[in-house]
Amino acid sequence: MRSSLGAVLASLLLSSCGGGSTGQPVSHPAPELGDLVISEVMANPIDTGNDASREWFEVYNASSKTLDLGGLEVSVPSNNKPPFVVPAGVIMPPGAYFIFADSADPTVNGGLPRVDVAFGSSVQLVNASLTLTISLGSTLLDSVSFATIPNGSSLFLVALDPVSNDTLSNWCVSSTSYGAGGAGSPGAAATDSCVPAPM
Ligand SMILES: [Ca+2]
Ligand SMILES: [Ca+2]
Repeated sequence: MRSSLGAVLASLLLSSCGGGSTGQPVSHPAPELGDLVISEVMANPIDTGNDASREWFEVYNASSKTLDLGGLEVSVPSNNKPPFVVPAGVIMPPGAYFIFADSADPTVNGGLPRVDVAFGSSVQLVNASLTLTISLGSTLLDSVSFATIPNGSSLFLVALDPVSNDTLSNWCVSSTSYGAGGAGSPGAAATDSCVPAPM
């Protein structure tokens, strides 16, 4: 008798504190083709020698979903390195512009407003003939290529979808400075008028 009453009390206690949906981890879907767009690339920032620590690029969530970026692979094929893999727990709201940067340290990254993903030396944004890809498993989610990279300015995309960014005429050179790293709009929609990207 006592033990069954104890079981009832225990189940009441459980249901009143944490049973049901509260306290459960919320899971979010992984990105699918068309969800993520590489929207801005700063491969050649203003620097005092080696530009690597100030390199960054931006990814836009064009979907209406909150996405779990864990496992996303970032690669510059010409680096001849294994891809950088985004760690678990990076959750991206719809419409967000996320900053992927070499370094999360504002004293060396050129004054980025924040960093959502730090890729370190795994990814190097070369200053010419750059191809940058983001993939999940065997699915290539987006890829951009630039033969010529401006010095001290990012390239930003004017049509935010993963097909338009394959066309160079949809890319523009930033003109508004964000900090010591040069001109760009890291983490936000670009507002500069378009100076066409170099061929
Ligand atoms: Ca570079
Ligand atoms: Ca931007």
